[in-house]
Amino acid sequence: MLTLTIDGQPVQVEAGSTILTAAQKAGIRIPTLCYLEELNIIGACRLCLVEVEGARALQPACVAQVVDGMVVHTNTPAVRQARRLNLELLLSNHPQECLTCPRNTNCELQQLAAELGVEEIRFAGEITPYDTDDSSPAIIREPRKCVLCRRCVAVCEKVQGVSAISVQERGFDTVVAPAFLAPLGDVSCVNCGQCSLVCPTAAIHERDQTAEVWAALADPGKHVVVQTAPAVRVSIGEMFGLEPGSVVTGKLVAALRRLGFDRVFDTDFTADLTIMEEGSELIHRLQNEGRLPLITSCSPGWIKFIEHFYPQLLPNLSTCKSPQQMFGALAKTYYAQKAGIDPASIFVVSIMPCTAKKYEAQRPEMNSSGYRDVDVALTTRELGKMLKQAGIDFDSLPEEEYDDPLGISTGAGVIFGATGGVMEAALRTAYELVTGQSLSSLDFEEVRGLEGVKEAAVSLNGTTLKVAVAHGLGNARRVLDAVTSGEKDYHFIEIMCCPGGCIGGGGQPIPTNREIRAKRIAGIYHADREMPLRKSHENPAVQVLYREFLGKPLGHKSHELLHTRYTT
Ligand code: HC1
Repeated sequence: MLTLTIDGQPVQVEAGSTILTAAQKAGIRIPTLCYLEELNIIGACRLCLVEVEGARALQPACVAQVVDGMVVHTNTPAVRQARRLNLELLLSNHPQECLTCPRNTNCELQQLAAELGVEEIRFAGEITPYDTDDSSPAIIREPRKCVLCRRCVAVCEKVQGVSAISVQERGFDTVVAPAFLAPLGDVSCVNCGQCSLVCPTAAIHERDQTAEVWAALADPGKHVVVQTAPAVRVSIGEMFGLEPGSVVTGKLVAALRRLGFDRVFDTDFTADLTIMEEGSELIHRLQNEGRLPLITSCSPGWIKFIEHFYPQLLPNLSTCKSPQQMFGALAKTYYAQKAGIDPASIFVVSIMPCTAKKYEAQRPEMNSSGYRDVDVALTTRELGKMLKQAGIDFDSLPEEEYDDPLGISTGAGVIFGATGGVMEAALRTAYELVTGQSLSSLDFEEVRGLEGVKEAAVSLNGTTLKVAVAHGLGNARRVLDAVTSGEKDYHFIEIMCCPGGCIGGGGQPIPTNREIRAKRIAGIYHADREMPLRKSHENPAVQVLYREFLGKPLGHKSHELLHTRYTT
């Protein structure tokens, strides 16, 4: 162990620690902007400067390593002045548009300006020449607001293994963009939005579609239905000051009714349905020497990733549409018929933790109902904005129930929102359907948690089913490479695009970090335990749907409405 003194306080840390981590251990706050734990430690922004006795110049705390006996001062006049000057230089070419910026009140640059006492813009420099890139259906880039911290580049490369963006050009022309300054919509960006979660400003954010939803809600000719993704119920509360992981399902339903939606339904219903279809697909492939491993297909960023980077494995993908898209197709067919409503007048809105769901909703093949299956996918953040615009006091809302039939679900549908959840839901159903026996415990602990790749083996009537779970596309690469090389042979793989699964989706409240992801996951399993039914095949509304409309899993109608194809 090493001992140093920070602001007169002795601190002990392990060798190799930085001054920043030592200060954090001692509860001393040092401001940072470019720093991103474990991913982006480049000392570029110079806002974490500290004074080290004996050193010739101020040191960046995020990269400077602790030396035994070091004496550090984090709050001297020289430190305060240097940090403020560096921030003022960053602000000198930053557009002064805080009042109208999507990150207003939740911008790290704005918060730092307040914290460091910057009360005037002393240096008004030239603004970067690059225009806003709105070529992607999901992600908007505003280079003018970029502070070149490179966090987005680090996440895209090191976590997702995509590298759709990197640092281009030099000097004042430096910009974070796709190679050759190509539009984002034309490159291999998978729309996961992990960049938007770590961007300290609004240089990268989701496409705001709230105006389209307000317009639909105000249109008397439209019957507007909404579906809520599993992960939103454990995160939307954060937009209103609640603890991450607070389960606010009933308040979410009430809030959506207050906004004026005609019906409030649940994506968990079609998550249960997905298990019926995908579980049947797995059993069919196992019994008929079909292509294995079967790989889950509900995460649209993952789908775009495999289409770009592993097209040879597309036959391994389940042909199931995602629950979001199954919902849209059923809302404009089954529900329309049942409710006696012209499907042309039905407008389907999704509330998703995900930016890639916007991209998925507009994929050309997603119209098997005869109409666009899902009209608009909003992120959790966009919903939070709408609720604030409507003046809804979220925390004081009563708990309300979803509408039926598309609002009825089980705990298996809820756990889709956490990494390992689709696999666990599938195992609960596959085990009982194949063996005819009841599971003594529904909790498949081996597939839970934040480990990047998880494995399990489950005995089904004497056959051992080998499964794997990966979340984050860098981890997906590890699994796919192991399968391709023959090192691993699984029967079934769950892949979710975002770290932690959908609870860590790119459309979730900011901040989203490892600790917050863990709390949201705990919320998901809590919600599962509280559900009266926890297995998809026991969902009574799904059973009625098959009896009245679909016939059977993998039947003709299912194929028409609930399954899809992929693009190379
Ligand atoms: Fe997901 Fe899914 S779990 S993809 O993570 O399969 O976004 O929450 O809605 O469609 O159900 C997201 C979450 C979500 C779908 C489901």
